[in-house]
Amino acid sequence: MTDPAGEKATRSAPGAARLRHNPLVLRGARPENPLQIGSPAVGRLGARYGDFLVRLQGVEEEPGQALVRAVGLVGGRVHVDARLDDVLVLALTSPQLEALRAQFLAAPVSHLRLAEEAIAAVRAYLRQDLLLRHGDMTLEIGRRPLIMGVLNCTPDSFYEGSRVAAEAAVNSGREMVAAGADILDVGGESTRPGSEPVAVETEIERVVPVLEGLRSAGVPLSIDTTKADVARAALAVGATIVNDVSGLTYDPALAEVAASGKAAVVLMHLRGQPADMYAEAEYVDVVAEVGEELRGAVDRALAAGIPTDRIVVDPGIGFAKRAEHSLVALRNIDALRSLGYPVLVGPSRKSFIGAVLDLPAEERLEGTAAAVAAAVTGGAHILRVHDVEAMRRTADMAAAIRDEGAGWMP
Ligand code: HH2
Repeated sequence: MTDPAGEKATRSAPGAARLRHNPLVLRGARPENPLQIGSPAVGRLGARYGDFLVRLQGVEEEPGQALVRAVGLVGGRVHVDARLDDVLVLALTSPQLEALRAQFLAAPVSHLRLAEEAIAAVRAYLRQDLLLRHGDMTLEIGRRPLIMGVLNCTPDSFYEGSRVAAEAAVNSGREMVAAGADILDVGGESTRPGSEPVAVETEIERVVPVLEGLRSAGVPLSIDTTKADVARAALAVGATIVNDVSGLTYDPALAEVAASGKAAVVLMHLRGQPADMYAEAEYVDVVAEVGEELRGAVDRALAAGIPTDRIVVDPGIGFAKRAEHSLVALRNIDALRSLGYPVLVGPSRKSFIGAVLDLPAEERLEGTAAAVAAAVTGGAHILRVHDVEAMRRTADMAAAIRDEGAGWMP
């Protein structure tokens, strides 16, 4: 079958950018897992019909009507979102999805495209064998979750226990590797709301000695920055991943630096600047909007020449999101798999945990463990955490329940 996304090999990610209808696979249909996206009717629909629920948006009237008819012909169901009339949720089994495409082979391209986007999203959602290239190396993004340890070389990060001076940071990094970290993420500027911006030179002075000291630590090094000059300095001393919380929106030169430095990029979702991001925390459907805006970030990366197998996406837990948005994003983290890229999640000790448990950052270890377990169960690939040993165990346990327990049939 021709892949609409131009996929070359099974181990490369699709060109999500060309999927115009933001196709998202929603949680597989299980009666005990009613969907929280859209109206309750969507959950009931999923419970009764189909293996997959695929949400398509921006569907024009004529192809939309044709799609509704064709889905009916192949035995599936369609739900029209009560709030957004250009949103359709298809409930289909895999064979029905293939039959749907066959229905449209002789139809106008606009009709066929809808079926092909749905198929591309399902394929991406199910993919188990992604690779992440970074520098001249490759990380296997398989079933075992990867742990990214957070090393904040800052005096003002929100979690006091993560603020370490340069000399201590190298030791902490090595301890994290011994405790099971697969990646170390080194940052020299706090992104907490209201934090002071840091000058480029200061940020470089904070991170470069730490990266140099960790060069021989045996794991990939990531630089947590939004600035091209900091990324360039970090790549020069051994970092191979650029973790940009702005999703390539703050510094127009950053994508080029990452592309020419052969770095992998983590594209995180946020809106606005750290100081005002809660003003932008308004969503009709946080899962769909984060998915769509991440597709925009992927477009920016691809346009700068960053290849598909060097891209990671991240919903940005706590960034321009109130607690309820972070909870919904985490509960539905699987939907982001539809984009076809490794999914990273950073819930560690964040304020949405404080909002639920009414506890300060120092006492959010168990809340973090619950969030990590939920993310792994939903199929997240990389967990960015402060407490490496505890979250290594939590993630491995959650993955075992997810994978070893999956064969059971009632
Ligand atoms: N969260 C923080 C910083 N960087 N990067 C990604 N990709 N995803 C995240 O969720 C994320 C991130 C905030 O946490 P922390 O670094 O501990 O805090 P601070 O910014 O105050 O240093």
